[in-house]
Amino acid sequence: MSAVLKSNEQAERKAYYDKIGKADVAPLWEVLHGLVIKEPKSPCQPAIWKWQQMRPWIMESGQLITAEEAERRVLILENPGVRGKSRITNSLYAGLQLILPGEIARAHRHTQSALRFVIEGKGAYTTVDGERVNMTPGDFIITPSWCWHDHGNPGNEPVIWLDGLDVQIVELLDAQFMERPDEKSQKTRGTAGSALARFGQTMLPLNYKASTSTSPLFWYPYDRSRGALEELKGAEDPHPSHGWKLQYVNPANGKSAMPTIGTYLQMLPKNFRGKNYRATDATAFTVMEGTGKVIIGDRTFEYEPKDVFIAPSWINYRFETTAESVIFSFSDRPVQQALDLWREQDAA
Ligand code: GTQ
Repeated sequence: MSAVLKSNEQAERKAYYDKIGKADVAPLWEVLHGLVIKEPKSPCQPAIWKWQQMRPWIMESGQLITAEEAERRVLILENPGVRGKSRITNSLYAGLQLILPGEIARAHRHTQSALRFVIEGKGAYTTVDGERVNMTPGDFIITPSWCWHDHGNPGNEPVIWLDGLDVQIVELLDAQFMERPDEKSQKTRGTAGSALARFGQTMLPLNYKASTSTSPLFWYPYDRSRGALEELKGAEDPHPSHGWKLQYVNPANGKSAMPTIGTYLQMLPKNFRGKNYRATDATAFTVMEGTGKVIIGDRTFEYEPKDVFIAPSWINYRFETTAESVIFSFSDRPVQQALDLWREQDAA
Protein backbone atom coordinates (compact mmCIF):
# COMPACT_ATOMS: atom_id res chain seq x y z
CA MET A 1 0.00 0.00 0.00
CA SER A 2 1.66 3.18 -1.12
CA ALA A 3 -0.92 5.77 -0.05
CA VAL A 4 0.17 7.87 2.90
CA LEU A 5 -1.91 6.95 5.89
CA LYS A 6 -2.77 9.02 8.90
CA SER A 7 -1.48 7.48 12.09
CA ASN A 8 -4.99 6.73 13.36
CA GLU A 9 -5.75 4.86 10.11
CA GLN A 10 -2.49 2.97 10.43
CA ALA A 11 -3.28 2.00 14.00
CA GLU A 12 -6.80 0.96 13.00
CA ARG A 13 -5.49 -1.31 10.26
CA LYS A 14 -2.79 -2.78 12.47
CA ALA A 15 -5.34 -3.60 15.16
CA TYR A 16 -7.51 -5.23 12.50
CA TYR A 17 -4.58 -7.27 11.08
CA ASP A 18 -3.64 -8.36 14.60
CA LYS A 19 -7.20 -9.42 15.33
CA ILE A 20 -7.70 -11.49 12.17
CA GLY A 21 -4.07 -12.70 12.32
CA LYS A 22 -4.79 -14.51 15.57
CA ALA A 23 -7.23 -16.67 13.62
CA ASP A 24 -4.71 -17.32 10.78
CA VAL A 25 -6.27 -14.84 8.41
CA ALA A 26 -4.32 -12.20 6.47
CA PRO A 27 -5.16 -9.30 4.13
CA LEU A 28 -4.25 -9.95 0.50
CA TRP A 29 -3.77 -6.27 -0.32
CA GLU A 30 -0.61 -6.10 1.80
CA VAL A 31 1.09 -8.88 -0.21
CA LEU A 32 -0.63 -9.00 -3.61
CA HIS A 33 2.14 -7.30 -5.54
CA GLY A 34 4.71 -9.77 -4.24
CA LEU A 35 2.51 -12.77 -5.01
CA VAL A 36 1.34 -12.01 -8.51
CA ILE A 37 4.27 -10.44 -10.30
CA LYS A 38 4.91 -9.25 -13.82
CA GLU A 39 7.60 -11.80 -14.59
CA PRO A 40 9.81 -14.28 -12.73
CA LYS A 41 12.08 -12.65 -10.16
CA SER A 42 13.87 -15.59 -8.63
CA PRO A 43 15.78 -15.29 -5.37
CA CYS A 44 18.20 -17.79 -6.98
CA GLN A 45 21.38 -16.27 -8.37
CA PRO A 46 23.72 -17.14 -11.21
CA ALA A 47 26.63 -19.11 -9.71
CA ILE A 48 29.48 -21.46 -10.59
CA TRP A 49 31.16 -24.20 -8.58
CA LYS A 50 34.70 -24.59 -9.92
CA TRP A 51 36.00 -28.13 -10.04
CA GLN A 52 39.45 -26.92 -9.03
CA GLN A 53 37.96 -25.83 -5.72
CA MET A 54 35.41 -28.62 -5.31
CA ARG A 55 37.65 -31.63 -5.96
CA PRO A 56 39.97 -31.15 -2.93
CA TRP A 57 36.93 -30.57 -0.69
CA ILE A 58 35.20 -33.67 -2.02
CA MET A 59 38.35 -35.73 -1.41
CA GLU A 60 38.66 -34.21 2.06
CA SER A 61 35.12 -35.37 2.85
CA GLY A 62 36.39 -38.89 2.15
CA GLN A 63 38.74 -38.54 5.13
CA LEU A 64 36.02 -37.17 7.41
CA ILE A 65 33.21 -39.68 6.98
CA THR A 66 32.67 -43.07 5.37
CA ALA A 67 29.98 -43.74 2.78
CA GLU A 68 28.55 -46.19 5.31
CA GLU A 69 28.11 -43.57 8.02
CA ALA A 70 26.95 -40.87 5.63
CA GLU A 71 24.63 -43.23 3.66
CA ARG A 72 25.36 -40.84 0.77
CA ARG A 73 28.58 -38.81 0.95
CA VAL A 74 27.57 -35.74 -0.99
CA LEU A 75 28.48 -32.07 -1.00
CA ILE A 76 25.30 -30.14 -1.80
CA LEU A 77 25.60 -27.27 -4.27
CA GLU A 78 23.47 -24.59 -2.64
CA ASN A 79 22.33 -21.63 -4.65
CA PRO A 80 23.87 -18.56 -2.98
CA GLY A 81 20.50 -16.75 -3.13
CA VAL A 82 18.75 -19.44 -1.07
CA ARG A 83 21.42 -20.85 1.25
CA GLY A 84 20.44 -23.44 3.81
CA LYS A 85 17.67 -24.88 1.67
CA SER A 86 19.64 -27.71 -0.01
CA ARG A 87 18.78 -26.57 -3.52
CA ILE A 88 20.52 -25.31 -6.64
CA THR A 89 17.27 -23.85 -8.04
CA ASN A 90 13.94 -23.36 -6.32
CA SER A 91 12.75 -26.73 -7.55
CA LEU A 92 15.86 -28.89 -7.80
CA TYR A 93 18.63 -30.30 -5.66
CA ALA A 94 22.19 -30.89 -6.89
CA GLY A 95 25.20 -32.42 -5.19
CA LEU A 96 28.56 -34.06 -5.88
CA GLN A 97 28.76 -37.60 -4.57
CA LEU A 98 32.00 -39.44 -3.77
CA ILE A 99 32.45 -43.18 -3.43
CA LEU A 100 35.87 -44.51 -2.53
CA PRO A 101 37.35 -47.89 -3.53
CA GLY A 102 35.84 -50.65 -1.42
CA GLU A 103 32.85 -48.62 -0.29
CA ILE A 104 29.14 -49.32 -0.56
CA ALA A 105 26.42 -46.68 -0.34
CA ARG A 106 23.61 -48.83 1.05
CA ALA A 107 20.37 -49.60 -0.73
CA HIS A 108 17.29 -47.47 -0.25
CA ARG A 109 14.43 -46.09 -2.30
CA HIS A 110 12.46 -42.87 -2.24
CA THR A 111 9.75 -41.11 -4.17
CA GLN A 112 12.23 -38.47 -5.30
CA SER A 113 13.66 -39.19 -8.75
CA ALA A 114 17.41 -38.90 -9.13
CA LEU A 115 19.79 -38.45 -12.01
CA ARG A 116 23.52 -39.13 -11.97
CA PHE A 117 25.95 -37.58 -14.40
CA VAL A 118 29.34 -39.21 -13.94
CA ILE A 119 32.12 -36.68 -13.50
CA GLU A 120 35.31 -38.53 -12.64
CA GLY A 121 36.70 -42.03 -12.12
CA LYS A 122 35.95 -45.56 -13.26
CA GLY A 123 35.08 -48.78 -11.49
CA ALA A 124 31.97 -47.81 -9.55
CA TYR A 125 28.49 -49.09 -10.22
CA THR A 126 24.95 -48.23 -9.32
CA THR A 127 22.26 -50.87 -9.16
CA VAL A 128 18.71 -49.82 -10.02
CA ASP A 129 15.96 -52.32 -9.18
CA GLY A 130 18.41 -55.18 -9.55
CA GLU A 131 20.08 -54.06 -12.78
CA ARG A 132 23.70 -52.98 -12.43
CA VAL A 133 25.34 -50.14 -14.39
CA ASN A 134 29.09 -49.55 -14.46
CA MET A 135 29.54 -45.80 -14.28
CA THR A 136 31.80 -44.14 -16.86
CA PRO A 137 32.45 -40.39 -17.06
CA GLY A 138 29.78 -38.64 -19.10
CA ASP A 139 27.17 -41.36 -18.56
CA PHE A 140 23.68 -40.17 -17.63
CA ILE A 141 21.91 -42.60 -15.32
CA ILE A 142 18.38 -42.43 -13.88
CA THR A 143 17.14 -43.68 -10.56
CA PRO A 144 13.36 -43.51 -11.08
CA SER A 145 10.96 -42.69 -8.27
CA TRP A 146 10.53 -45.56 -5.80
CA CYS A 147 13.21 -47.80 -7.38
CA TRP A 148 15.73 -49.49 -5.12
CA HIS A 149 19.27 -48.23 -5.61
CA ASP A 150 22.67 -48.76 -4.08
CA HIS A 151 26.08 -47.63 -5.25
CA GLY A 152 29.42 -49.43 -4.86
CA ASN A 153 33.03 -49.08 -5.84
CA PRO A 154 34.88 -52.37 -6.27
CA GLY A 155 37.52 -50.55 -8.38
CA ASN A 156 40.69 -48.83 -7.33
CA GLU A 157 40.02 -45.13 -7.85
CA PRO A 158 37.62 -42.62 -6.27
CA VAL A 159 34.49 -42.03 -8.34
CA ILE A 160 32.55 -38.76 -8.29
CA TRP A 161 29.26 -37.93 -9.94
CA LEU A 162 26.73 -35.11 -10.02
CA ASP A 163 23.40 -35.94 -8.41
CA GLY A 164 20.26 -34.07 -9.49
CA LEU A 165 17.04 -34.75 -7.59
CA ASP A 166 13.50 -33.34 -7.64
CA VAL A 167 13.60 -33.02 -3.83
CA GLN A 168 11.90 -29.63 -3.73
CA ILE A 169 9.15 -30.61 -6.17
CA VAL A 170 8.24 -33.63 -4.07
CA GLU A 171 8.53 -31.49 -0.91
CA LEU A 172 6.22 -28.85 -2.38
CA LEU A 173 3.62 -31.58 -2.78
CA ASP A 174 4.36 -33.25 0.59
CA ALA A 175 4.65 -36.58 -1.19
CA GLN A 176 7.91 -37.88 0.29
CA PHE A 177 8.36 -41.56 1.15
CA MET A 178 11.59 -43.51 1.67
CA GLU A 179 12.58 -46.91 2.95
CA ARG A 180 15.59 -49.12 3.52
CA PRO A 181 15.68 -52.86 2.96
CA ASP A 182 17.49 -55.14 5.42
CA GLU A 183 20.29 -55.94 3.00
CA LYS A 184 22.84 -53.25 2.15
CA SER A 185 23.21 -54.20 -1.52
CA GLN A 186 20.61 -55.57 -3.85
CA LYS A 187 21.06 -58.89 -5.51
CA THR A 188 21.64 -58.14 -9.16
CA ARG A 189 19.64 -59.96 -11.77
CA GLY A 190 21.26 -58.40 -14.80
CA THR A 191 23.10 -55.41 -16.18
CA ALA A 192 21.86 -52.18 -17.68
CA GLY A 193 23.23 -53.53 -20.96
CA SER A 194 20.02 -55.49 -21.35
CA ALA A 195 17.95 -52.32 -20.82
CA LEU A 196 20.06 -50.77 -23.56
CA ALA A 197 19.33 -53.73 -25.83
CA ARG A 198 15.60 -53.70 -25.10
CA PHE A 199 14.98 -49.97 -25.14
CA GLY A 200 18.05 -48.23 -26.55
CA GLN A 201 17.80 -49.21 -30.24
CA THR A 202 14.52 -47.56 -31.28
CA MET A 203 12.92 -50.93 -30.61
CA LEU A 204 10.79 -52.18 -27.71
CA PRO A 205 10.02 -55.60 -26.28
CA LEU A 206 6.81 -56.98 -27.85
CA ASN A 207 4.97 -57.08 -24.57
CA TYR A 208 6.26 -53.79 -23.17
CA LYS A 209 3.68 -52.00 -21.07
CA ALA A 210 4.81 -48.93 -19.20
CA SER A 211 4.13 -48.94 -15.49
CA THR A 212 5.47 -45.40 -14.97
CA SER A 213 6.35 -42.44 -17.17
CA THR A 214 10.07 -42.68 -16.38
CA SER A 215 12.26 -44.09 -19.12
CA PRO A 216 12.81 -47.86 -18.88
CA LEU A 217 16.20 -47.08 -20.44
CA PHE A 218 17.92 -45.76 -17.33
CA TRP A 219 21.50 -45.69 -18.63
CA TYR A 220 22.53 -43.37 -21.48
CA PRO A 221 26.22 -44.06 -22.13
CA TYR A 222 28.26 -40.98 -22.98
CA ASP A 223 29.82 -42.33 -26.17
CA ARG A 224 26.36 -42.73 -27.73
CA SER A 225 25.00 -39.33 -26.68
CA ARG A 226 28.18 -37.56 -27.68
CA GLY A 227 28.29 -39.53 -30.93
CA ALA A 228 24.84 -38.18 -31.81
CA LEU A 229 26.03 -34.59 -31.33
CA GLU A 230 29.12 -35.29 -33.40
CA GLU A 231 26.88 -36.51 -36.23
CA LEU A 232 24.71 -33.40 -35.97
CA LYS A 233 27.77 -31.21 -36.09
CA GLY A 234 28.54 -32.59 -39.52
CA ALA A 235 24.93 -32.30 -40.67
CA GLU A 236 23.54 -28.92 -39.67
CA ASP A 237 24.42 -25.43 -38.49
CA PRO A 238 24.47 -24.87 -34.75
CA HIS A 239 21.50 -23.15 -33.10
CA PRO A 240 22.51 -19.53 -32.40
CA SER A 241 22.17 -19.99 -28.62
CA HIS A 242 22.43 -23.72 -27.92
CA GLY A 243 24.78 -25.07 -30.58
CA TRP A 244 23.75 -28.69 -31.18
CA LYS A 245 21.48 -29.66 -28.31
CA LEU A 246 19.51 -32.84 -27.72
CA GLN A 247 17.19 -33.90 -24.94
CA TYR A 248 17.29 -37.33 -23.32
CA VAL A 249 13.92 -39.02 -23.81
CA ASN A 250 11.96 -42.03 -22.71
CA PRO A 251 12.08 -44.15 -25.91
CA ALA A 252 8.69 -45.68 -25.13
CA ASN A 253 6.73 -42.42 -25.11
CA GLY A 254 9.06 -39.84 -26.69
CA LYS A 255 8.75 -37.60 -23.66
CA SER A 256 11.31 -36.44 -21.15
CA ALA A 257 13.35 -39.34 -19.75
CA MET A 258 12.19 -38.37 -16.27
CA PRO A 259 8.74 -36.89 -15.60
CA THR A 260 10.02 -34.18 -13.27
CA ILE A 261 13.48 -33.37 -14.63
CA GLY A 262 14.44 -32.51 -18.20
CA THR A 263 17.96 -33.57 -19.20
CA TYR A 264 20.02 -32.31 -22.10
CA LEU A 265 23.40 -32.62 -23.80
CA GLN A 266 24.76 -29.92 -26.06
CA MET A 267 27.85 -29.32 -28.13
CA LEU A 268 29.17 -25.84 -28.88
CA PRO A 269 31.79 -25.25 -31.57
CA LYS A 270 35.12 -23.61 -30.87
CA ASN A 271 34.96 -19.79 -30.85
CA PHE A 272 31.15 -19.90 -30.65
CA ARG A 273 29.60 -16.52 -29.88
CA GLY A 274 26.19 -17.56 -28.61
CA LYS A 275 23.12 -15.35 -28.61
CA ASN A 276 21.25 -14.58 -25.42
CA TYR A 277 18.53 -16.99 -24.39
CA ARG A 278 16.23 -17.24 -21.41
CA ALA A 279 13.51 -19.58 -20.27
CA THR A 280 11.41 -20.07 -17.17
CA ASP A 281 13.18 -23.31 -16.24
CA ALA A 282 16.22 -22.51 -14.14
CA THR A 283 18.94 -24.79 -15.50
CA ALA A 284 21.97 -26.45 -13.92
CA PHE A 285 24.87 -27.22 -16.26
CA THR A 286 27.98 -29.33 -15.94
CA VAL A 287 30.83 -29.20 -18.40
CA MET A 288 32.04 -32.49 -19.85
CA GLU A 289 34.49 -31.10 -22.39
CA GLY A 290 35.86 -27.73 -23.43
CA THR A 291 36.48 -24.25 -22.10
CA GLY A 292 34.91 -20.85 -22.49
CA LYS A 293 32.79 -18.28 -20.78
CA VAL A 294 29.16 -18.26 -19.87
CA ILE A 295 27.53 -14.89 -19.31
CA ILE A 296 24.48 -15.21 -17.04
CA GLY A 297 22.69 -11.93 -16.33
CA ASP A 298 25.38 -9.52 -15.18
CA ARG A 299 27.83 -12.27 -14.21
CA THR A 300 30.56 -13.75 -16.39
CA PHE A 301 32.05 -17.13 -15.46
CA GLU A 302 35.00 -18.86 -17.08
CA TYR A 303 34.20 -22.55 -17.34
CA GLU A 304 36.33 -25.67 -17.60
CA PRO A 305 35.50 -29.38 -17.55
CA LYS A 306 33.63 -30.60 -14.44
CA ASP A 307 32.53 -27.12 -13.35
CA VAL A 308 28.85 -26.78 -12.44
CA PHE A 309 26.93 -23.57 -13.05
CA ILE A 310 23.37 -22.36 -12.81
CA ALA A 311 21.24 -20.08 -14.98
CA PRO A 312 18.20 -18.96 -12.92
CA SER A 313 14.69 -18.63 -14.32
CA TRP A 314 14.14 -15.92 -16.92
CA ILE A 315 17.69 -14.53 -16.79
CA ASN A 316 19.46 -14.21 -20.13
CA TYR A 317 22.52 -16.35 -20.66
CA ARG A 318 24.92 -16.96 -23.51
CA PHE A 319 28.08 -18.91 -24.27
CA GLU A 320 31.43 -17.78 -25.65
CA THR A 321 33.69 -20.76 -26.18
CA THR A 322 37.46 -21.02 -26.51
CA ALA A 323 37.36 -24.75 -27.29
CA GLU A 324 34.66 -27.09 -28.57
CA SER A 325 32.49 -27.80 -25.55
CA VAL A 326 30.10 -30.55 -24.50
CA ILE A 327 27.76 -29.62 -21.67
CA PHE A 328 25.15 -31.62 -19.76
CA SER A 329 22.20 -29.81 -18.19
CA PHE A 330 18.98 -30.41 -16.29
CA SER A 331 15.92 -28.41 -15.26
CA ASP A 332 12.26 -28.70 -14.25
CA ARG A 333 11.07 -28.03 -17.81
CA PRO A 334 8.83 -31.14 -18.11
CA VAL A 335 6.93 -30.07 -15.00
CA GLN A 336 6.40 -26.57 -16.33
CA GLN A 337 5.34 -27.92 -19.72
CA ALA A 338 2.86 -30.34 -18.17
CA LEU A 339 1.31 -27.38 -16.34
CA ASP A 340 1.35 -25.07 -19.40
CA LEU A 341 3.75 -22.70 -17.62
CA TRP A 342 6.94 -22.97 -19.64
CA ARG A 343 8.11 -19.96 -21.67
CA GLU A 344 11.31 -19.28 -23.51
CA GLN A 345 12.72 -16.29 -25.34
CA ASP A 346 15.44 -16.26 -27.96
CA ALA A 347 17.45 -13.12 -28.59
CA ALA A 348 15.49 -10.81 -30.91
O1 GTQ B 1 22.21 -41.47 -4.19
O2 GTQ B 1 20.27 -41.99 -3.40
O3 GTQ B 1 22.64 -36.63 -3.53
O4 GTQ B 1 19.13 -40.37 -1.76
C1 GTQ B 1 20.77 -37.19 -2.21
C2 GTQ B 1 19.87 -38.14 -1.77
C3 GTQ B 1 21.88 -38.83 -3.52
C4 GTQ B 1 21.17 -41.18 -3.60
C5 GTQ B 1 21.76 -37.54 -3.08
C6 GTQ B 1 19.99 -39.43 -2.20
C7 GTQ B 1 21.01 -39.79 -3.09
